[in-house]
Amino acid sequence: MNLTESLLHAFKANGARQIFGIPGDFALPFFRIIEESQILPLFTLSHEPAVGFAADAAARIEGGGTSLGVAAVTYGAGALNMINAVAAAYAEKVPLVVLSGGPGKGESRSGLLLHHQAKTLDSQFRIFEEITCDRVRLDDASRAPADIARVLGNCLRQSRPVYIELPRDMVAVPCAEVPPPAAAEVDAEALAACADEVLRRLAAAERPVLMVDVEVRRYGLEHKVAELARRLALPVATCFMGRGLLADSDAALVGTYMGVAGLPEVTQLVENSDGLFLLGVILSDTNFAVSAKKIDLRKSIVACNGEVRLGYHVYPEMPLAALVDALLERTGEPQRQREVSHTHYPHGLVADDAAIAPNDIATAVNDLMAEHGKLPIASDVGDCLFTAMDIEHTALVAPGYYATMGYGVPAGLGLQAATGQRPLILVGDGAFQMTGWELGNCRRYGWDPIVLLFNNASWEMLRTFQPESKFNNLDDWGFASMAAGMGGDGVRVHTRRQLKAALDRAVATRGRFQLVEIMIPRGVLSQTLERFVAGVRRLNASKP
Ligand code: S1T
Ligand code: MG
Repeated sequence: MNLTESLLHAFKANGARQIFGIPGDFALPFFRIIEESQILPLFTLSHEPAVGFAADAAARIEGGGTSLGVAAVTYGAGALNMINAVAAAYAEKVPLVVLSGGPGKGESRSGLLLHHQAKTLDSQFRIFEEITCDRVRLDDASRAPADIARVLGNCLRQSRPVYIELPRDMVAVPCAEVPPPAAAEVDAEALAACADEVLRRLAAAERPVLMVDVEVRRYGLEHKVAELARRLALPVATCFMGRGLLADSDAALVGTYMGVAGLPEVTQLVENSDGLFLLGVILSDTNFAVSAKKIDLRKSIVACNGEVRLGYHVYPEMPLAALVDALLERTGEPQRQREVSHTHYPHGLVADDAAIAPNDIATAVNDLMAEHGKLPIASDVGDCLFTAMDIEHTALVAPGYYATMGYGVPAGLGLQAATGQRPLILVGDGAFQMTGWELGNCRRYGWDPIVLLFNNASWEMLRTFQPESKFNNLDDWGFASMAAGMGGDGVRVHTRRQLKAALDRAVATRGRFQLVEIMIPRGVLSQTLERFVAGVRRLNASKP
């Protein structure tokens, strides 16, 4: 077996199901082995940011704790073109492998500057240091198996990206099999003490609430956490980032906490809790900055990033999976079930000749899913993501914290490649201008997403912060008319009647992507974004 094959087998053994990539001369040798070995399917796309976003989504949607996204690129122009996507994966705790080609030993001694070289030949390795949790250059086949096992083990344990550089003169060198990564070690006594203390806190609370976030999926704990919530009779809220979690479980999901931007009943439940249990959260501003009443994290139970904080003390090295298992071992059938009011999402679109507002899109999607079954959603940043908060709970991948545009379409493609499920993609016109063209890759892979393009000819979210700026006005691109040339079907809709008809047609058409370009008057926002803007303004006004 050669080094590339050994690496591919290790990816597969640790949860990778496919590789997304764009080759270059530093990567051609190992791309050939990927294609010829067929150890993992290879999907090439058109621009490296999309490669990173697709691999990110493939890792997120699988969850399961052993899912790995793999993004293969060439040295320099390829890998550095993907920095933003890898930074997003780092920020949002996604187990993503960056596999970059690199210069061979001989050429790095040539004394000449190499094409694709930025500053030094090590620059790329150093740049990735800031957005990965481990890195290796595979320039020694005898060390390679242990190095790969270490790097992949860190990728999965920390649920963060890692960087592997494969010099082009090493790809076919004989190499031993990669051993399985070492399992995380846990101090059993500390774990027992921690689990007992968490349960004591929750039992003593009058109004305990469980809030879940992305780590619950990253470590494949959704079903266990739903069972834990049931046994402890806890109402469950998700963070903004955690939207879509537990969607297929029987957990008592009350909705998504968004502080002043969220539904008042969810905000009050969370902010008035005397036993808030934050499980797998990212303590970010998009999750907690818009709290009406500041959540005192010192009075909460915070289990994330491999540790558990209770009040003023911390249990370090406490993997989330170990904690959840220990809590389940200590809980039996619930003594009581708490009645919780579930959020009611809008249904029953009035299919008339009125103009379309974002909330109509949420209503139309809820009607569509009620009739045809749930669709997993990939959403970009913009009002489309706020609109998603009014869509029934369903699997959702979106950069809710790092908030990079350009994620939606490539993530939808990655989602369909990874799961085989037809995704619904939500994307604004500004974000579509960035990576929407990746839809041109659907035909050769048989992908057929339904794409809802929120076209307000505007960077509308920015306009809500700075309405006086004219640069937020975008031109009206005829996106729908471009679909046919890319191998899909496109339609532009202006009224709610046309929207319903377009969705019915899209869901009935398989094998070709369906682009529904929804014209929304500038300034018409989703109710969630309206609440968000009003809430942020109130909070800012109340600051001294
Ligand atoms: N560039 C990238 C890659 N990501 C970003 N988040 C931004 C810039 C800043 C930014 C937003 S929201 C937004 C920009 C430019 C406008 C989005 O426009 P569109 O996709 O049409 O959606 P909508 O019209 O619903 O706003 C965030 C706040 O940083
Ligand atoms: Mg827009």
